[in-house]
Amino acid sequence: GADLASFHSKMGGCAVCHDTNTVTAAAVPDDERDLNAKCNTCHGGYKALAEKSKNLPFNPHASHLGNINCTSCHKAHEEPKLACNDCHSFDMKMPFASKTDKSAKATDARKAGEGSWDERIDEKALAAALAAPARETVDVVVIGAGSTGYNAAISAKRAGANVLLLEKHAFSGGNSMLAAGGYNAVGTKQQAKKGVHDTVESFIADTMKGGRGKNDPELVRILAEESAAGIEWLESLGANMDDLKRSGGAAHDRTHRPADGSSVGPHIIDVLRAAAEKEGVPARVNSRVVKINLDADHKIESVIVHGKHSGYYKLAAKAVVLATGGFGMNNEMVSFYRPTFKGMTSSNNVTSTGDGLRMALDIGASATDIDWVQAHPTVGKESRILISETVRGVGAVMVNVKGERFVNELTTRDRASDAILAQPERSAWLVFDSQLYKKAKMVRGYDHLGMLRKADTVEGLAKAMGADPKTLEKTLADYNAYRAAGKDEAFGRADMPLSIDKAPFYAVAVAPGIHHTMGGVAISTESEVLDIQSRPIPGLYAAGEVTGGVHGFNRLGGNAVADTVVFGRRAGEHAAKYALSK
Ligand code: MEZ
Repeated sequence: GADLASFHSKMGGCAVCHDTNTVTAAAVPDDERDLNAKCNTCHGGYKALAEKSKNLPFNPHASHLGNINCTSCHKAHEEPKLACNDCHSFDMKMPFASKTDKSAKATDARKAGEGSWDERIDEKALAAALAAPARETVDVVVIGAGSTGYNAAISAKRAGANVLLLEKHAFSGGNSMLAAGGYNAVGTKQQAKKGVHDTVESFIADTMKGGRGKNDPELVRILAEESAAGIEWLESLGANMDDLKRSGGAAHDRTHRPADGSSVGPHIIDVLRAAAEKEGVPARVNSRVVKINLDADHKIESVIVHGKHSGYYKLAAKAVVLATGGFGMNNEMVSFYRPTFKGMTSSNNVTSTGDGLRMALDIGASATDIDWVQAHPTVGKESRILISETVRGVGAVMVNVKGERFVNELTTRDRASDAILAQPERSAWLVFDSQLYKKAKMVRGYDHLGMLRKADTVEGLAKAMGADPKTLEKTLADYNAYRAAGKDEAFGRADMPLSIDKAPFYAVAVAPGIHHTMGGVAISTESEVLDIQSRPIPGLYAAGEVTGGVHGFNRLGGNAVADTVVFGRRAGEHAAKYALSK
C-alpha cells in the first residue's frame, strides 16, 4: 500500500529506517527515538522542517507541541495522524494518507468533549505479563510525562534514584502542554521588581476562598510556601517566567509567565524535556501503565506496561509516582461524578482520561473531592480551544449576546461559568481592542485559527457579533469611564489594565468547558497516596491533577502549573528517598 514504510523500503529495505538488527516490530523501542533520529538524518531536525513547511496554511512543525518524535504523526506502517487534530480540525492532507482517507482530519478530528482514548485492555496479555518475571527493574517509575511527571522524575533522579518516566501518548507534555495562563507564586524576584506586596498568607487566603474553604489547608500552605522556589527551579533549568499578571480570584499580581507573552505550558514542557534529556532521565512514550501491583505487605512491587511495540510487560519498582492528570476528557467519569456537566466540551488534552486515578482506586487508594469538576468560563464556543484567562486579565470585557456586561470578568471560574450558563444562549463574547491584541501574544494565535471577529468601529463589531451596536457602545464607554475613575461601578472588577477604545476592535465567542478535575487521590503532605483509612500506601506517591485536596471546590487560574511543579518535585524527592531506603 502507499504508506510511508513501503515508500522508504523501496530505497533499500527495512534497514533504511530500522537498524538491521531491530527490523521486527517487537524490537522497536516504544519511545521510537532511534527511528526519529533516522528521520532527522535525511529530513533535518524540527526547526529545519518548520522552515520547510512555513508556507502551509498552518505550519504543523511550528506548533506548541514542540520537538516531538516525527513518528507521532508520520506513522510508517499505519495511517498518518495529525496530532494537532486531537484538539483542532485542520483539513490538512498528510503525506501517505490512504486513498479512502485523504485528509488527516477525517482520521483524527474528535467531537467536542468526546473522550476518545482507546483504553481497552487485552486481559489475556495482561494476565501473561502478571505471571511473568519483571522485564526491567528501576527504583522509581513516574507515570505520565506532563509537567508533574517531568518535575518528579528529574527530582527523583537528582535525589539519586534510578528513574523511568512513562507516557502513554506518542509524545510527552500531557495536559500541561495546553496550559496557557501561568504559574502563581509569591515572594519572587519578579514580584519584587514590579513592587508587588504579596504574602504567603494572601496566597493561601485567595486559594482557600477560591476553593470555598474546602481545600486541605496544609497542602495549600505548601503550595504557597514553595511556589517561589518552584519558579527558581524552572529558571535554573532554563525557563523564563518574567512576565507577571493577575488571574481571577487573586488579590495580587502573582501569575508568572514567559516574558515574550507565549503560553506557559509549552514553554516549560520544552524546558523540562530538554532538562530530562540532559540529566539522563529516560522518557519512554507510547507506554501505557495498565496496572499497579502491590506485594503481600501492600507495598509497591511493580507496574504492568502496555508498550506500543513491546506489548504487555512487567516493570519492577520500589516506588511509583502517579502523575497521570485528571479525567476532564473522560465523558463517562465526568457524567458519573458531575452529571450536570455531561457532554460539555473540554479544554483538556485527549490524555486526561482518569486512568491513573482508576488504577489507584483499584489498589485501595482513597479519593477526595472527586465530584468537584471545574468548568473554565472561556473555551472557544463549539471548540476545544481555551481562550486563556490571560485575555481577561490583560483587559478584555465579557458581554452577552445583547452587548451588556453581566459579571465581574475576574471573579472565580465557577462564578463566571455559572453567570454565562445563566444567559439564555449559554455563551458570551470577550471584547477587546488593538492594545490587547498587541500585548497578549496568544490572541494572535486565536486570530490565526479564525476565531476572532474584527471591525474598525464598535458599531461594526457589534454587527459582526449579532449584538445591538448602541448597547455595546454604551457598555464600552461605561467600562472606559469606570477604568478612568479607578472603580468598576457595575461589577466591582478590581483590575482594569487597558481601556477599550483603540481600533480595530475584536470579539471572540466563548462558553464554559471542562477544564480541571479538582478531586483525585488523597495525599499526605509528603505526596504519599493515602488508603481509605488515611494510611500511606507504601511506595505510592502522586502529584498534580490526579490528586485532590489542593484546590478545594474550585481551582484558581495559575495554581495548577504551580501544583505540578511544587508537588511534582515533592513527590519525586519523597519517592526517591523511600525507594533508596528499601
Ligand atoms: O491555570 C489555568 O487553568 C489558567 C491560567 C488557564 C487560563 O485561562 O489560561
